[in-house]
This record gives sequence, C-alpha cells and structure tokens, in this order.
Amino acid sequence: DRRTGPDLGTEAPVYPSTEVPKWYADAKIGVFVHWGIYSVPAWGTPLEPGAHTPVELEFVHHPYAEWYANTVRIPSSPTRRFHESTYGVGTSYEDLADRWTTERFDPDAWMSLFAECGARYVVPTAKHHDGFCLWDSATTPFTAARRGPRRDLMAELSGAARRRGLRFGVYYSGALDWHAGTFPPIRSLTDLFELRRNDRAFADYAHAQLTELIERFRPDYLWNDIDWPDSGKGRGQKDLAALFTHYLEHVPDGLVNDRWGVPCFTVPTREYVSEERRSERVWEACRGLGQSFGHNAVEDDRHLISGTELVHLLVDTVAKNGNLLLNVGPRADGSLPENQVERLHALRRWLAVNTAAIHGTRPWRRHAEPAGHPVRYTTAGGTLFVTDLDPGAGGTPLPADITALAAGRPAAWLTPGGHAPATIDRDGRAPVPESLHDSEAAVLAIESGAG
Ligand code: FUL
Repeated sequence: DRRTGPDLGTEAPVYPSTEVPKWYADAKIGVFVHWGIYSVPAWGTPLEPGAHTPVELEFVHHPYAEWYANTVRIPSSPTRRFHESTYGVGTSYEDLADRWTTERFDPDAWMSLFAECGARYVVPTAKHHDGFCLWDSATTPFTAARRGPRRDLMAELSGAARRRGLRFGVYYSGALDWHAGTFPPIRSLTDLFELRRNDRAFADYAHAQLTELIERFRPDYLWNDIDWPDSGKGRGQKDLAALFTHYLEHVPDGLVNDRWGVPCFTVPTREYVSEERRSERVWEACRGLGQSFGHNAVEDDRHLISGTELVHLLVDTVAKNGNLLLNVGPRADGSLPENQVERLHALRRWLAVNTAAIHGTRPWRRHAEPAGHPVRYTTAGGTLFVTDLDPGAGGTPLPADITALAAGRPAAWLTPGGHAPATIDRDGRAPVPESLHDSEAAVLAIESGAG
C-alpha cells in the first residue's frame, strides 16, 4: 500500500509515497524540450557576458524566449518593440499559432540524437505558460492538433521516444495559463505566484488536462511547473492527491517533481544553479544550452555553454547525486539549431569513452576535494571513478584515503582505445596519459571495492 504519509489530521489529503525509481537514478541525463508558439518569434533578451539586469527589470528584459507572451504585454519591453516591427501592431501572440509550421519535424531523428548523446529520458512541454496544448485535448480548441502544426505532437514525441528506448515525461504548467482568462503581465517574482489561477473551475481544467496526459501517454515523469491551483489541493476525487494516486497506479515506476506546492514529490529540481555538495537525495538540475529554454534566435555562441563546461556540469551534477535535464529549444519548423546540436555532440564524444563514470553510477562518500586540483567522484559495482576536470595539468593528485583504497588494486584510465593501466606515484599522484591531456575530463577507474 503506497498510502503512507504524515498524520496531518482528518482534513489533510493523503498523498501516495513516491520513491526514486531505479531507471531514473541510473539515467543521469534527460533532454528537456521547450517547443511552442514562442518558437515562432524565438526572441528574448539574453544577458550580455558580464552584464547584470537589475531585478526590477528582469521581466521586462526576459532572457527566456518561452516567456514571450508575457514580456510582449509589457509596453516598455524590447520584446514589444520587436513584435510590433516584425508582425505589426494588432497581431496577437495567439495569432502566431498559425505560423507554427513544423514541416521539418522528424521525431525519430530527434530521439536518435538525444539517445546517442547519452539521454535516457525526454521531457517535452505538453503545455507551457501560454496555455497552448501540444496534444489533441478535449478540454480546449487551443491545441497543436487544431491550430498551426495540426498534429498531435505529444503522440508523435512519445511514440518516437519509446521506439528509441527513451523514457517519456511531460512538462505541464500547473497554475499559470495565460490563455485561460485575462491576465495582467507578470513583472516580478511576487506577481508570478500571485497571478496564477487558484479557483475551482481552473483546478478542474488542469485536472482534466493532466488526466488526459496520464491516460493517453502514461508518462514516466510528471514535471509540473509554477505550482498547482490551490482549490485543487484538497481531498476530493478531482484533487491532486487523488490524481497522484491514479497516476502511480497507471505508472508504478513513475515520478513527480517538486513544483506542485504540496508536501509530496520524488525529486527536487534546480534551475541554472547547482547543489553545493553531494546530496543525500536524488535531485535534478535543469538549464538551457543558452540562457533560454525556448529557442532564442538572438543568442549566439557567446551565450551558449561550451562543450567543456557542459561535460564539467554533467560530471559535477552526477557526483552530487543529481540528474542533468538539459534543454533543447527547437525552431518552429522542427529543426534543431546547429549550435545546440554541436554542444550535444560534445557530450556524445566524451560519453563514448567515459559513460562508465556516469550512467548507472551512484555518488561516492564525497563529491570532490574541498580545495586544490578539481576532481569529482562516482562509484559503480565496486569501482571508484575519479574524474579529473583539468587533465592538461598532467597528473591527478589523489588524497590519502583514496591512495589507501587503491593500494595493490588495479587502476586504469578510460581512453578512446580502451582501458590504459594507471600508476599511482608514491606521493599519491596519477600521471594522466598524454592522449587525454586535451580531453574535457579524464577518468581514472580504481577497482577499490568501494561502494
Ligand atoms: C520555469 C519556467 O518559467 C521556464 O519558462 C521554464 O519552463 C523552466 C524550466 O521553468 O520556471
């Protein structure tokens, strides 16, 4: 029986308990896909390197292109100027739906690329804050099946993901829907949580939509955003506790993230920030390859993470017990921007040699050393992986507890040609083979029996 939970009195809803499924703890890499009407203008205001936007202007100069429908409603925003000069005064955001064409969309090619680059799950936006549904929903005509693409994109994406052996999750904007009713533009973080819908009618709408998604696609992961309508947090059949129970009956190894505003979740999420150190519980980091989740055509190479930074982010996240949900923002025609694909290939190349230090691993007793040369640790089946983030320095200094673990045990470097036997000097330094000096990170595998 999954119905455990704290005793909160008779009025409190009873949430099911959710444990981190093994597939998720092993997966380490997921691909987030933000694709919607906002991919038509593909426009946001990236922060120039070294620049800083004052907090009161953050929503006026939003770097997130998927926030276009909100930013465009702020009269002083650069997005408003762009919109009027590109589409003309009087063109609404909703009008852009019909310009969303998807003619180059090849879901099987997307999934092959994601899988080759190390992803084990994919999480597309079923509905973002603009309220546009990417599946054929009975709840609204504002869907990709009836406007613009005229296809059931979630059906195509889930089918392709599963054909390629990827787990399939859905992103859903729980309490923020700029299409259902009128909304004043959000200008601050306070507005963000005040200007969400909390009424019963909207809670029922969200409930009906998520129920459709669960029953049609059996998502392996429910990734909710910006809370859930407060009226839908009670004990009723159409409330969240009952919905979670229904979900886990359909998908026993499913999971839910932490953005529902209720005391029940499987994994905490972080956005563009990391945990400081190894966390006891499995968590998830997400970010775009640039500064936006939806494709922002204004961005160039300077705004995107580099291949080396990306490898380091992955290694650091996994050492801290996290998964990396890395976002791709496709163009409106369904093609993937080349500079994003290039970053994914950097991951693919590095993982082709070093997957053993990532996939299926668990964190070690600490993620790194407090100071000095940068290394990260992971373990799997009695092997301790020491990942050197600065292999060009020529040698990896190992702390005393690791040299003691390694004494008399086999140790090897992971190289493109296979395992290369490693030596550890008397002073606890492991020289990095020259062939790895230019690598983003070099992995030393020590058969230490360490768990
Ligand atoms: C945020 C949203 O507001 C962003 O647009 C994006 O979807 C990100 C993953 O979550 O809270």
